[in-house]
Amino acid sequence: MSNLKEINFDGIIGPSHNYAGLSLGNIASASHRGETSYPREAALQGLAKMRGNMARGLAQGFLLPLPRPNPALAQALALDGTENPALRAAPWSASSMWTANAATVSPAPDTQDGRCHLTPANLVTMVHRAQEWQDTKAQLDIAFGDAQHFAVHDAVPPTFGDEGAANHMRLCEAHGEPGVEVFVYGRPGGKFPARQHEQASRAVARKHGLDPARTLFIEQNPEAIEAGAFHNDVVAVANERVLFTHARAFADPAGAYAAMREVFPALELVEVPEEAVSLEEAIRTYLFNAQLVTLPDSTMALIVPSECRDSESVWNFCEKMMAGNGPIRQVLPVDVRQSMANGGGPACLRLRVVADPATIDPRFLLDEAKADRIEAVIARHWPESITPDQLGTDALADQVRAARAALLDTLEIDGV
Ligand code: SUG
Repeated sequence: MSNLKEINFDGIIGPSHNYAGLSLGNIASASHRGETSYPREAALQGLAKMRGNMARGLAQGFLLPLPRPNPALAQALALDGTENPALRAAPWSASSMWTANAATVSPAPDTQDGRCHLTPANLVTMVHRAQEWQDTKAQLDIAFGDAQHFAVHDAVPPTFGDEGAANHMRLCEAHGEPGVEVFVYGRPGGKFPARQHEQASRAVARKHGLDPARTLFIEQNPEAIEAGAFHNDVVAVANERVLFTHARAFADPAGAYAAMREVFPALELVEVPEEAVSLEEAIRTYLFNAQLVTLPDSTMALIVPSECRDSESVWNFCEKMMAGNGPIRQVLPVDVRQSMANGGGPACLRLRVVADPATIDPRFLLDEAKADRIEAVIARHWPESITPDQLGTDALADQVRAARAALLDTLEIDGV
């Protein structure tokens, strides 16, 4: 167990990255609908974030863009050019870049059979995301194909919506130690969809063989969903002993903290009050959609979107926090603006897996040399820009397919 470490698997941002405004309840997605996207810049921003984390001494992996446009979805929707343009965009979505929604991961120390369990998220609430899981699973089956150390499940069946690790947190003394897993679900009925269903979370916990005494199910604050926190990771993030959360993240915050403390007394709570940063500003800047990481020197850093530095209230809070003596010692802004404009911050772009890197297919692990090769493929093949009227055209389809093929080729990965 001693080689267990946290590895962040970022989604390489795909060549069809576009702004179609497909996600109801995701304010950034809705407000950038119809704009020109810049896939090459987007993918380079994502890769720069990965390189930054490697330079900080963190282990880095990646997942590949899924095959787009997806002919099966186009056919299933009988797309013939007469449909609503929003529907036309669905088979082109590059939304698998947000790998926090790829799966829920329970590391080996938490599970009954001592293997790391992964369940791909069914993402049934949104049509452009519901097409992801089988292709995501194909990658997980390869990357985590070592059946002695991993179990990759099928997704939870509909209609119970599951959005994966974005609604899942883990509290532990250290990543390789047994943890308490916290599932956060939304109650339906508000003006925006509650994408994570309680029964989906409970099914995932049972599949993974989690100890019921060390597993919590907590309701998200309906006000947070209404304000645009379509996933809990927009308003809270945990790492080891620390929970960094907005005061309005949970339906019953005091009850939620008490439940966590009961099973995990070492909890260090960093709660941001409404007076310091409003819920709206937290959602606009994605302060909590941050990577809260433990650096090699054992201190914690918060990797936030650069939008946080541009916000007076958010940056004031961050500066005070760094000057104090809490557990989060550094706040490091990164530029992922292309992804942010679709509602995806640094935390959305990564899936955390605690495992021994030696048990993972090395083709999915990143080092500088491989990052150079990936960067060269992106620079050469990713479209510079995409306007909405290009979606559905053969010319763009050819370019997007060729770009992905070139990436798979350089990484020597097939069967995905
Ligand atoms: O599911 N955006 C994604 C953003 C996912 C963010 N992930 C986490 N919070 N973990 C979503 O809403 C936008 C697609 C579009 O509008 O074209 C989109 O799917």
